[in-house]
Amino acid sequence: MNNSVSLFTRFAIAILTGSAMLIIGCSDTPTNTSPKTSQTQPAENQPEIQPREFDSKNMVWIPGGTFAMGSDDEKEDERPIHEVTVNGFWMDKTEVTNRQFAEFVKETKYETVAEQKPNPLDFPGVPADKLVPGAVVFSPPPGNVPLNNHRAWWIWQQGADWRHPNGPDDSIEGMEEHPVVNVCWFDAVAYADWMTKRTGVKHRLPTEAEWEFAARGGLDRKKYIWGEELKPDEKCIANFWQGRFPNQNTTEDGYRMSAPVGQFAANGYGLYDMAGNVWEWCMDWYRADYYKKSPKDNPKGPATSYDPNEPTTAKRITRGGSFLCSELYCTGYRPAARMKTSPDTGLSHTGFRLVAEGKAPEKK
Ligand SMILES: [Ca+2]
Ligand SMILES: [Ca+2]
Repeated sequence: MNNSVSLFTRFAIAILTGSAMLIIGCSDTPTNTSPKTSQTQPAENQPEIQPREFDSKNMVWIPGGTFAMGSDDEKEDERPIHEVTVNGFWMDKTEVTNRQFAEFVKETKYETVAEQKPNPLDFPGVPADKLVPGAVVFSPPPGNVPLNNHRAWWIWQQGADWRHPNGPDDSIEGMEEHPVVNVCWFDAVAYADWMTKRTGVKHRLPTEAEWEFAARGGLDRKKYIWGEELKPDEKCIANFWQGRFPNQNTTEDGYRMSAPVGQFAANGYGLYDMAGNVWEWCMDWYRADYYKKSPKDNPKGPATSYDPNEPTTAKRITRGGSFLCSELYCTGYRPAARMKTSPDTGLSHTGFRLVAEGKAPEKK
């Protein structure tokens, strides 16, 4: 499907108003640019990719199985709970880090969407000085604000990209083990394609069903990936938001924004940060009503996207919540929670992890 017109239109609105629109959850999806073809390089300029053996040491084998997907007591798009079966797959133990993403960029010279100047031909009527690279960044207001106006805490930030998470004066120095952010869905897919080329083993974003199966870690129908209590024994066991969102962050969990990956206990499958830290892109398009008719076996998402809250913008799924999710507002750290974002949009709380279709490990 071609959603580029609406995306371009939305980006034009974004840069003209200087804000980034229509976020519904604490993370839902502002929109920026869509120069999806600008990564295409002439064959003679294609970087040489050094082959590597598929190395599963940073991944775990998720055995596959049947589980109850969704939730019947939370948001409408999580309903109904339905049985889903997924095949086994390898999955990154952690979110992809700045160090890992830097290796990809160094080898391929890849330029993320947030770093690219929008093509004026794609934005007729938009003044040239508004066509600037950037991403959507969390900017906490000084005081309490009503929670029905996301523009109070999200801004379009010129110069924000994966190397500059909060804007041009920010850097990732010393943050090599933090998850990469401000990468859009297209950037994540490019990284997966690189991993496939270098290893000869298909790497890709997880489907939404694979992601939820893996996040639950074998715990059936639990509200959180560790059980029924958000803070078991009054302890924070994931990086989310404590205090009054979006202006009071008590950092009870030790982290104001992202944490280095793997700082909290792994789930039942050995995966870290499947609740909180940063949202993670999935392969699927988003449809609010998808669960009402999705197939049981290895569902791959709908053929087209539809978000009734923003019908003209196509969106991909993100999962797992982030350091901005709180009890008060978003609860995206629940394994059933679904979020959706325009695939061309980089955000300061969104990254990804990959799955691989390698052979199952030998049974010992
Ligand atoms: Ca935190
Ligand atoms: Ca996460």
